[in-house]
Amino acid sequence: MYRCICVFIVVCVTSALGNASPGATFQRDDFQSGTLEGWAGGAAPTLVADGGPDGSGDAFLRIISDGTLGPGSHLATFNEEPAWTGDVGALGAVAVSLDMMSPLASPDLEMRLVLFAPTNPINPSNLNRRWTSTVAASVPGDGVWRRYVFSLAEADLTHVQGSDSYADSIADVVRVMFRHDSGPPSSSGVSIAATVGIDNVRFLAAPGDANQDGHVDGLDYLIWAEAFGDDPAMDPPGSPLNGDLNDDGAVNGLDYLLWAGQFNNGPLDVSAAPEPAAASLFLVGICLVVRVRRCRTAG
Ligand SMILES: [Ca+2]
Ligand SMILES: [Ca+2]
Ligand SMILES: [Ca+2]
Repeated sequence: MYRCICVFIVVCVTSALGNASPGATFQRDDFQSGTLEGWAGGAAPTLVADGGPDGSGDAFLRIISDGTLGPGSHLATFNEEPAWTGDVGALGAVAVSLDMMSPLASPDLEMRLVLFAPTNPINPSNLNRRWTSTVAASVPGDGVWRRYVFSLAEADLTHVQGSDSYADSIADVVRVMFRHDSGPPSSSGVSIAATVGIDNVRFLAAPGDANQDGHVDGLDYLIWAEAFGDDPAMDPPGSPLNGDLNDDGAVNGLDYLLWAGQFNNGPLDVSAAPEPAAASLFLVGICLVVRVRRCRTAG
């Protein structure tokens, strides 16, 4: 059976080279490699081979705090690896996503994302620029895995230490942390005796940004059009890289509507206004009529 999809669209190609992203990447830490993937801290980070969100064989990271004083008193884990640090702003991510589970024997938790940046280049170990989630994510002690999303937007973060701007801090992240911090957002969190499981940690691209370059444009449309009708589970690399922009397991018109609603609204679309001096980096004002015709043989 032949199936042909003919789609016409006017695509304004705003950027083909604007996705430089030194440092941070969109890699997903799923702990299937058998390592801690750089997640560290005093709360005894341990790799557990089974019992992640997908059950048997799904490894995850477990941390345990003792609620006393000193190392191990706070329920926290952090990562300073290149994939999690550097110019996070240039990556074009809008949030950090992860799965968390607090066991039945553990108290309810109030988890926050914390971003650290050094005070100055002369003393990079002095992590006195700190931003944390203004609203904590409630993780009940019920043994159930849930997906949590922590926004990276300045409006959703509280500057809990230091005086540098958000823009300077997000461009120079040296540590990403998840931490229990009940009450108002603080620079150091609060002590608690608790346990939490963590899995599938990753930066999230903007809605509609299929190729994860920080822009929502015609290139993302082309990815959707190419994958239209596919089953994302059978067509790696998976959502939304293959066009399943709303991550519902199907590549269909709903994904197109999401893309259309977010068009030109990526995090780097706002700040990527081209300058004459940078004309070589952008194909500005070139409007192309792109026809995507796809014919397949099935069966
Ligand atoms: Ca896993
Ligand atoms: Ca894009
Ligand atoms: Ca979809």
